[in-house]
Amino acid sequence: MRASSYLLIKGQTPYCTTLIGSSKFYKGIHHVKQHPITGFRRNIQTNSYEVANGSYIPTLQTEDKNNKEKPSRKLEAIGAFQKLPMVMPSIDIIGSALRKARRVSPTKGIVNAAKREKNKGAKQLDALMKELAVPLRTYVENFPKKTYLHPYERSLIELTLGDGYYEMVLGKVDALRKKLVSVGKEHASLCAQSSSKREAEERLSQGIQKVEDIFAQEGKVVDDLMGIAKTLRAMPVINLETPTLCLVGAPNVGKSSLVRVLSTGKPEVCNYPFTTRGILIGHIVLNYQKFQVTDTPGLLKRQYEDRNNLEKLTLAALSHLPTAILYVHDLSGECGTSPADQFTIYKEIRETFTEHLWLDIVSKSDLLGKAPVIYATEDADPEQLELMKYRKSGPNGALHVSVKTEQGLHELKCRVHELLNLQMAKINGGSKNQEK
Ligand SMILES: Nc1nc2c(ncn2[C@@H]2O[C@H](COP(=O)(O)OP(=O)(O)OP(=O)(O)O)[C@@H](O)[C@H]2O)c(=O)[nH]1
Ligand SMILES: [Mg+2]
Repeated sequence: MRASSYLLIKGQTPYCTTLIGSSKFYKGIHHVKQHPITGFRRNIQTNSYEVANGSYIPTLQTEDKNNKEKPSRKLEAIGAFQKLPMVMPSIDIIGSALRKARRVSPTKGIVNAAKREKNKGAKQLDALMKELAVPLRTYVENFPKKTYLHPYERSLIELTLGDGYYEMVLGKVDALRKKLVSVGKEHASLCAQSSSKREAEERLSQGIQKVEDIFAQEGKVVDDLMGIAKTLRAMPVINLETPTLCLVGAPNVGKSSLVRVLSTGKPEVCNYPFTTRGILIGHIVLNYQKFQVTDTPGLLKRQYEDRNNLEKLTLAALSHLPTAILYVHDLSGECGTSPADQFTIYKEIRETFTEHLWLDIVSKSDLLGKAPVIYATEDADPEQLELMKYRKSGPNGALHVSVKTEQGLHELKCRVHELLNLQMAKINGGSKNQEK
């Protein structure tokens, strides 16, 4: 059973020390410039994991077939990548087209040898052109326009393939199709106008050669499209109607370790930042209810423009997916981002994603010694005081947990379950409002 999948991106610049500016920097985040690192899309991998306890959850049939009058759901569906057409390798397309074209015989009943050869040549060139143009047209028509996609999938295309690459490749496939149609027609017509059998034979072989040359020069774009389809199909699919918990925090704070404890997801855990290089989806099955958990790349203290595509993926998930947030804070000094910087990032995210259900976790509690008691002096700066409190125990109400000693894990699971049930009520409330 394919229970979860993992989109990973490699080759990103992990650090930049620019300070965060505007809190509105997540707006319109799908307008992202191509990341300068070359070969980015080639470094995407996927993994999948089994459901831990193997419970079978029947899929709810939400569609009401008897009531076609109901307005359609405003929630745009995710899953377009799974419906992409299968793209054949360019070498197979040309090989198959040539074989089929060569099998085309002249129209029956033509007695004159020259006329028969002219007829055969024109028909074969026409068949070759169609055998090449039809699959290319099918691809161009069936790869969705980015504007019709769910904004999350749009962001995935931009952040994983590079801005504009998807449209560029589709544009080139269409241009190739048009060229093949025009050249194929031209040579079929030339062949039909031949004045002798020999000339018809020559024009046929010239026409075939010309088409083959064009395809040899420009057919690589079909392989590029095949690569795009493969990459996009392997992206983790998120069900928007299933409550989802999204783990967020600075790099190396212990997000993936918690995902491993909470769900079927088995992301890599390492003691360096940006181990997680994409969006991972795992599942939690509790009391026959299925929930999704997404692990995300860590966020550093910097402006949106300076973030790498990994961080932008995290923000795209938060911006476009209806998730509850499990925000992870590491106050042990182990993760590489100071508590003061984590506090700045936290406030920024908290202020930006005000609509999300939220739970704060202080991780690695086994490494936290007894923090000194903080005494507030009368002239203390409130911001300094807030930071001192944060350094000591994290945001108000944060749950302290340790994956190593299992401290707080039972309570964490209970709180996560409560949060996901609230998320479920929120999703159901939202969909009822849309149906009204
Ligand atoms: N002592 C201790 N170490 C922990 C705990 N949880 C995680 N770690 C360690 O912290 C390091 C980072 O853990 P990850 O789970 O990979 O952290 P992450 O936030 O997913 O990291 P990125 O994917 O790089 O952002 C690893 O070496 C873990 O073993 C804990 O509760 N106690
Ligand atoms: Mg991780």
